[in-house]
Parts: sequence; C-alpha cells; structure tokens
Amino acid sequence: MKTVSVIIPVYNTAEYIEQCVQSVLEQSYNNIEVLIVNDNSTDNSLTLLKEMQAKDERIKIFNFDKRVGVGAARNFAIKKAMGQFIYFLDSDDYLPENTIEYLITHIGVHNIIRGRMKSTNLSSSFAVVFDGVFKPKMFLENRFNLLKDFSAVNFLISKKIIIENDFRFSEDLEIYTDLNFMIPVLSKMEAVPYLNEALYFKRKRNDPILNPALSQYSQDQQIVNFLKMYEQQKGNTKNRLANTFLDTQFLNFYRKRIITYFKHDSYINEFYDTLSKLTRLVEPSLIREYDSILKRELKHILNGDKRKYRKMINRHNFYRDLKDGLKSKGKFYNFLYKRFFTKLPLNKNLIFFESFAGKGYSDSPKYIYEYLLENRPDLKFVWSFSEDEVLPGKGKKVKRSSLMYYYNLARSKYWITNARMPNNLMKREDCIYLQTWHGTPLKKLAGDLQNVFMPGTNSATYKMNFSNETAKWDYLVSPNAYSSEIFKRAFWFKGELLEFGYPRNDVLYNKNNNKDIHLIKDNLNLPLDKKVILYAPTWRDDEYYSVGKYQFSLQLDLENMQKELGDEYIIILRMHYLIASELDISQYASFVYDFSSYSDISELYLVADILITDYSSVFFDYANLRRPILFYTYDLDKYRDELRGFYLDIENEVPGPLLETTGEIINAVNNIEQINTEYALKYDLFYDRMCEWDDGNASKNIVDKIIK
Ligand code: C2G
Repeated sequence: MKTVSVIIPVYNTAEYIEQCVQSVLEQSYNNIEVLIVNDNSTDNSLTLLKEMQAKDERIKIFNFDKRVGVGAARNFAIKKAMGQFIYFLDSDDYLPENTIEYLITHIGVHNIIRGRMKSTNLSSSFAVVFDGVFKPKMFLENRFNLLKDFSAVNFLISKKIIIENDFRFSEDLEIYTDLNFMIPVLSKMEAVPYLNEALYFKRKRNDPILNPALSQYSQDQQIVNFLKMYEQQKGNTKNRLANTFLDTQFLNFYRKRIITYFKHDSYINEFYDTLSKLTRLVEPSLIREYDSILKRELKHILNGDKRKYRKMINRHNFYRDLKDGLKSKGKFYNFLYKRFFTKLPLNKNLIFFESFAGKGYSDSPKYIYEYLLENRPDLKFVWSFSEDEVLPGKGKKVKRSSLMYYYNLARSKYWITNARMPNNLMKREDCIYLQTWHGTPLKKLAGDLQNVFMPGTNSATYKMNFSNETAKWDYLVSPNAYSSEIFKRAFWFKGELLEFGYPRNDVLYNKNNNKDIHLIKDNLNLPLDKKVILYAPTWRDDEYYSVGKYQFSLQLDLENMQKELGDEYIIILRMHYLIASELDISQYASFVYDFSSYSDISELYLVADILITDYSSVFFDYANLRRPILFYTYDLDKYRDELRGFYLDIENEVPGPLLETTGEIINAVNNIEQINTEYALKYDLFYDRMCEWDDGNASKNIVDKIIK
C-alpha cells in the first residue's frame, strides 16, 4: 500500500484548521502522513495543531518562526515527505472521506491525477460517497485547462517525478505560486486523468479584510504577482501547450482584471512598462483572436505609445461606465454623478443630510441640522427622504436616488448621515463625510461578525462593501469609550473619532422637564394622566419577507397587559425601522399606541416612564434618563448564540432584568420600585460607562470641530 504525503501549509487559519486536518485523518485510505507547515501564524493555529498531533502520530508539524510564504512552506514539506505520492491541501479547506482513496485507485499507470473542486461555505459535507464504477476523464493536449483555477490542490502527484525534476514552487511570489510548480509538472506529463468523484471542498472565506484568502488579496497585489509569475514561466517553459495556456491566461487577465484596475492615470503609470515588456512575449496569433478594441490597446502597448494608450483606456472605461449606466435609471444617475456632477465645483456652504437611508427626519443628523439652523445662517442644507416628510427650517428636500439626489451629493461639501450610503457611490476627495452611526452596539457589527445571516447577503461581499464604505468616512461620532474601541476594530476605521456623545441624545438633557414633556405628549395626542411604557425591540436577521423588509411577530400579550396595567399605564409600540409588518392594535384603543412610523424615537424616550426592549441599542440612549429598563428577551439563546453574538455579557451587565413572558413583565411593572432598588448599582455602573460623554452639547461640539 503506497503512502500519500498530504502537505498542509498553515497561516492564521485557527478557525478552520481542525476541520481540515480531521478530514484527512478520517480518510478511508489510511496510509497517509500529514505534513503541516506552520508559517509563523499569529493566531493559535500552532496550539491547535499540537493538540491534534498528540492524538495521532501520522501528523508531523514543522514550525517557522519567520513567515516564508506558501511556496517555500510547500517546498520544505516536499523535502521531508516520505510517501510515494504528494497531495496538497489548503488549511482552510477539507475533504470528504473517500477523496484520496478514489484518487489513488484511479491513478493507474499515470504519475498524476486530479479530482474535482467544489466551492462551499458549509462545513458539513463529509458524507459524500459515490456508488458504482467511475471512469476518469483523460486530459491530453487540453491538460493545462486543469490549471484554470491556478491551483495545485487536489492533484495526487508521484513524488519521484517531483524530486527527479526538482520541481518547486516559486518562493518570491505570494499569489499564483502554484502555477510555477504545476506548469512544469504538466509539461512533463503526456496525459492527466481527472476524476469527477474525488471531491475537494474549497471554503469561501468570510474575512477578506483582516484575514483574506490569497484570492482576496488586493487588486494591486494580484496584478504584481500575476505579471511576475507570467514573466518567470515564459522564461522557463519551452512547451508549446504551456506557452499557449500562459499567453491565454495573460490576455484574459489583462482584459478582466488589469483594464478595470486602470481607473487612474497613476495606476497606468505603475504598470505600463512591465506590461509593455510582457506583451512582447505573447504569441501574436493569439492576440489576433481577440476583439478590435483589445487589439488596438495592445498595439499601443507594443509600440510604447503611452499617451495614446492612456487616452484609449480612459475612453474604454468611459464607455464601460456608460454601458453599465444604460442598464437602469438608477445606474444612469450614478453614471452622471461619477462622470459629470462630480466634475462641477463643490459648494463650500452646502450640507447634505440623510437618516436611516432616507427613512425619515430623525436621529443624530436631525439634531445636528437643528443646531445648524439656529447657529449657522450662512449655510445651505439638503435632506434626502424616500417618502415625503415634514422638514422644518430652510433645508431643501430631495427624493432619495433621484437625479437631484445625485446632483446634490456631488455638490455638497459635507455629508452627514447615520447609516451606510449606496455601495458604489464614490466620494470626492474634498468632500467631508461625517458618519454619526445609529447606536452603541450590543449586537456584533460588521467586521466582528463571523457570518452574516441577512437575506441575499454573502459574508465576504458584505464585509468588502462595508469596508469600502467605512474607508470613505472622515469622521465618526462615538457615544462612549466602549463604542470607540468596537468601532475602530469592527469598522476597520482609520479616520477621526468624535468623542462628544450622541447629538440625538442632546434633547434628553435639554428637554427632560415637565413642561417640554407635556408639550411632546400633547403633540403626540397622549393622555396626561397615564404613565407610559415604551416597547422598542430590534429586528431579527433571519425573519424577513424580502431583502431589507423584516417581519416581526409581537410576543406581548396585550390583552392581559391591558387587564393588569391599563388603569395606570398606556403602551407605545415602536417597531424598528427595518420592520415591514403592520400591527393590528384596533382592539386596544386608548391603551396601545403605535408610533412605529413616528420619525424621532428620542421624543418617545422623553415621554416614557419605563422602557421595554430586547437587544436594540435603544437602552444605551434611554439610560441617559436614568429611568427603569426591562429586557424582554424571549429568544435570547438563538439571538445571541446563533444570529449575532454580543459585546456585553447581557446576563450581568445590562441595567435591568431579563424577562421571558408577559406575566413576568406585568409583575416587574407592578414592582418597578423594587426593580429600581435591585438594579441601582448596576444602573450606576452602566450609566458611568455608557453615558459619560452625553451632556446636551454633542451637536455643538461636533459642528465646532468639523464645520468651518
Ligand atoms: N430604533 C428605533 N426603534 C426601534 C429600534 C431601534 O427607533 N424599535 C432606532 C434607535 O435609534 C436605535 C437605532 O434605531 O438606536 C438602531 O437600532 P438597533 O435596534 O440597535 O439595530 P440596528 O439598526 O441593527 O443597529 O451599533 C448599533 C447597531 O448597528 C444596531
């Protein structure tokens, strides 16, 4: 029985490494040695590996104290391998239990065989066993097509061939190093069998920013590495098929990756000379098969005419944008924004406002606006709303996503908003973007989320888009030191934090008196002789009708509450702005009020004697009033452990009790004084930690800091 040496280079994959190695140890073919090279991981990969090694002697670990890169790690392991066959596996991927057995029984007289790659983000696909007789497909002249994924994994290769020919991975590349190894290997072979049933699970990684897979490295790194690889291989290989493969990959890479990267002249300058040198290595007959635009561009590269080339690329990119712009009205406006509106002069006195993506006149942008209305008559304002909205003062309204929306965005010197802006919206360099955000986080945010469960959302894309957005923020408002720390990490934030508290909470200091509270109650048509309970829960990532429209099923027994509390209290229901469900409260008239579509929750805080919430950030703000808070957390385990994860230990750190039934809530309301006493100390600690910066002056401090 021949031995297979499975080689696994490891760099910071603690999250996946156990599943990866375990999948090798559980192979039905067990004459295996596992060579693991830890390439100076900075997480706890090495500890995990050692624990596994203690339980299975087939594992051998080699540890580098200085990072050498995946190519050098694999070359090192090849030298140490004792088996007759080498098999490369990446430390974030895994195998179903029969893969190696299938490969070894079908390799026959050949020195190499390849199985099928399957991309996945699941972690439970082990039981893939195929029945019957399988027949490998032979790749002959077309064998380089097996390298279209640029990868050496899931090939079983005779070690003798590797050693005799001294095949090696390139050690001076970070990415595309596999091709430098595999092209010579396949040039040596006449035929390569391919077995559909020998599966390899390639994991889609979910942290492209802090722990990217090689394929998630920046465009610039990809291009530098690719061009280097191409140059090295063209210098080394005489094989005609290999040359054709390389040239085709070069031309495709140029068309798909390089042209789209050439948005700025500086990028063109960076690569022009190398491109010009390398294009000379391409077989001319292959270029002739491409379209006329590409041929002309390459001609300007070959002739060394950089000026003409640049002009052509700029035109090419313009038409590409236009083509995209013609796909829909929204895209056309975006095209006009990018290509024309942002070329107009910036209006130094114009400020653009938006709250919750146009959902209303609310939150911190509202309070900054009101401060400016009073104190800065020299400025002009525009607000973006999705539906018509009452706007006090002289600010102009624009409909979100309309032509005027884009025009005003382009002209404004300042953007002030509390949530993300559209993904593809570029920001002019001299525009100042103030992001206020919309809450102290309890539930995990952006980069701190392992996986994202929102509908239609892929974790890696979500994080890439999010980080593109946060990179545009010049200033970010932080309500407390606890949030500053989280925001810096979870948003990958490199700009300036404004640590003055939340503008939206100014009113909790400036209007927390009987006169103002009566006025607000009057405006809201609320009775003055009843106390008020505000119920303001958050949304659930996995309960939705469609993208961006979430469901909420009310878990309060309103009938019982009315019976038990109706003499003394009324209830205000306040759904989160992402909730699209309509509440039917007609039978509880004069006890239950629905203020879900009311724009400003801060005013509702002021009139509320008790707040009931769940995992919403509302309690951090409400705590400024030092009034009682109850947590109705009937689905705590699922929400905390499966959907989101929390930053606080909710069972010990929040300033009120966690309750699971309406009965418990009624009981707590009836004994609210006792709860106040019980939670006094926790409340103090919480207040000191979360509300220390709020003092009614946040709007002023922020305006003084950024608006000249
Ligand atoms: N909100 C509201 N009514 C609710 C819930 C929330 O008006 N029933 C408002 C509050 O201003 C709250 C903000 O929306 O602070 C954010 O709501 P969360 O429930 O905390 O949820 P989310 O929108 O996911 O934001 O860092 C904060 C997080 O990003 C949470």
